Amino acid sequence: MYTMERHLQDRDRVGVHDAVLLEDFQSEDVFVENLQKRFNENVIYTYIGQVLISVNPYKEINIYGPKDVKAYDGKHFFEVPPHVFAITDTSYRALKEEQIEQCILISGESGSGKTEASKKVLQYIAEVTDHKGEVERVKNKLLVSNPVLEAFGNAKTNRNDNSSRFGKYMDIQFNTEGNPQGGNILNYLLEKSRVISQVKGERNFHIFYQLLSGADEELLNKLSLRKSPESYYFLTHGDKSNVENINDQKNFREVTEALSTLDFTEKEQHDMFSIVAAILHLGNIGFVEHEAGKAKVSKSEAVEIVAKLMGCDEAELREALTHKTIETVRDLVTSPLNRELAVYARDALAKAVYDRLFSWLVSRINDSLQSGSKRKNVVIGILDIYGFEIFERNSFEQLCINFCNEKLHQLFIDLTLKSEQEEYMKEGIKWEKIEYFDNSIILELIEEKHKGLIAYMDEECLRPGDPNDTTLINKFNTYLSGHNHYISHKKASIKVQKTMGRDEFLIIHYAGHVTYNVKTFIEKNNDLLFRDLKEAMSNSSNSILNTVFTKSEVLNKKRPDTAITKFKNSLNNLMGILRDKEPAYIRCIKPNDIKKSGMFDEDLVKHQVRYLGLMENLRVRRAGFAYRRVYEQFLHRYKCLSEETWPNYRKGSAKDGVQALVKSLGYTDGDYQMGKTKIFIRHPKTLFDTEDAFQERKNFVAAIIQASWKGVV
Ligand code: AOV
Ligand code: MG
Repeated sequence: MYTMERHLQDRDRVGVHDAVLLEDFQSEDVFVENLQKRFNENVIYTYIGQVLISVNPYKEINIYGPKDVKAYDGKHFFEVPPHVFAITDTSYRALKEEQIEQCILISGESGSGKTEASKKVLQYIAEVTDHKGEVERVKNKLLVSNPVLEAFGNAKTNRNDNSSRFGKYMDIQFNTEGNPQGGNILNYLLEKSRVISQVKGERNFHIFYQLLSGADEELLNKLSLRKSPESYYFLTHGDKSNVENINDQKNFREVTEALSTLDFTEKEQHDMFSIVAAILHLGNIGFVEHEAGKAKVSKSEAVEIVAKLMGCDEAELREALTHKTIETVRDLVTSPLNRELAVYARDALAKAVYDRLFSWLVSRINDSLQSGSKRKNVVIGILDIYGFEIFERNSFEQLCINFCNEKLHQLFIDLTLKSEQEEYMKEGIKWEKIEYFDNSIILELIEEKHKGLIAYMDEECLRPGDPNDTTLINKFNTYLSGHNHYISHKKASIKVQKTMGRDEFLIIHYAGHVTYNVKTFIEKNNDLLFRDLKEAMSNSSNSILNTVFTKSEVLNKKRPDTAITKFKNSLNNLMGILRDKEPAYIRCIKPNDIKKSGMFDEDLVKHQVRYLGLMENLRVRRAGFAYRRVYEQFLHRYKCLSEETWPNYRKGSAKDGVQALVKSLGYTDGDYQMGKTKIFIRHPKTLFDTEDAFQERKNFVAAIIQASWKGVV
């Protein structure tokens, strides 16, 4: 028989499903030990209140099948074990029943399982909604947009074989009956530098390898491609073209099928793959200097192919790759490029073309996802965006990514604390305020108008003369050294100074200390593509290129915004979108650095727990009331524990029933408070005892029923 003792043993084995139930909630060791216990039993999900923690199992676990979907469909959060389906179901119910817009924010470091979690969210929604006609068609499109975006936006890195190299926010639009009727995707900062180079062990974006191994002879011939990745300079840097767990050929098929499902025409597909192939050939164009300071293309054949594939005039492209035209007050002045600058121009073209192709792809997918119906819709947004990055060498990209994480962390603090506080107020409950680290001071350092790091960087980029990385770091050090979260080489302690170069600065982020190297900051922030190349692209007969490079851009005299300012603006826009919605959080954790199942590296997990702010989250949750339940739910679940409420309470409202129930359970006044619609329980142990009693009762009743079936009773 299932005894109390057995129940407690189970708890010893799999730990508690919600960290608020931990007796010692201040201890990081206890918190991590609980995660580990569960992980060892293949239980990868744990809550902190409403926040879901997910530990990547690095192996298939059988918990996402139709049976599991059914187990969560329409169930209350606390009736079922923690799961990404439970989070999704809660958001979906609130959307459907109360028409409140939702967002599911997924965070965690590279390889922790964000993208997989986002796919499970979509899978769950697809399965619990209607399977008819237009709804099914829309859902299918939403689902197949993933392989396409992953082909173009993901790559094998040393941390993750399928690492998303862009940020993604996806809205699923629902009609008032709660069925998907469309969608919209926003993309953030693609890591375009990967197009021209990769570090050892990594690859370029998947699509290049997919095309080479998946295209048939006819397509390869049309694109003048050879099958071997080693033939292309842009694919050789990482020294890694085959990856054990990736089947490029099969994935290519999946991508082309998905493109058809998303209504891409044959011509559009042809134009897309022509661009992908053109980039590969572009990398093979070399330059020599016959005359000092004047670069000349060394391999004519490659230019010829690129021009053909891009639909450009060959002579114009050749000129554009080796010359630079500047507009002066009176006219246009063209000057030759030296070899180094020509290589720079070639690489800038490859990056710009790929980046714009990607954005075009997203907007084209959005066209296909647009709902035909004019009826009002409400949305659930899913954010799958890069986690905090601390590498050995951190550059401009890491600064952008970590800035983004600071913004999201601020939103997390704001929304979790604010909503907690609001709920207490709404329910008329007294609670004590708790202190937490407010990261707005770091955001101030980065983005304050005229005085923040971004402002100084932009100022330096736009300054006439010769702005370079040295003048930039000098400027940073002069103006930002006074800030508590900025450490210059000079200001650093002797110990830190030893590991820091003069071209480096350190930011104390909420998640840790990160040293950034300013080398290439100016170049990446300016993100220049010479006018000549823009013009050549805008003259292209390729329908995509002449859409993404416009004539007006060439003629526009105003300097475009810098890369980081564009990113800042898009992030602020995103924050606005998220703030308007009710958030749900999934915090992903990576158990080890070597993608291995069954291995739990305690130190690595602790580090993530710290920077995801999970202990703070838990403290806040515990500072007030660890548990709250709507009266009806509480009564329904536990009414069997008191004669007064069993089988039904008829003397008054659900609130009165709960009052009678907790009195008979021996709750003291300090244990709980009665709000307007919910009971608030201060210590988890109180609820835990009640839940234990409930389990015991349930098992007892089950045993009796079973016995009666067998005719024993
Ligand atoms: P990420 O999105 O967080 O990294 P992914 O979602 O791509 O990480 O997960 C990395 C790999 O971990 C996947 O390819 C799976 O092999 C495995 N994995 C993750 N979640 C699960 C799960 N629930 N069950 C089984 N395996 C899983 V990055 O995009 O790199 O930040 O940039
Ligand atoms: Mg990802």
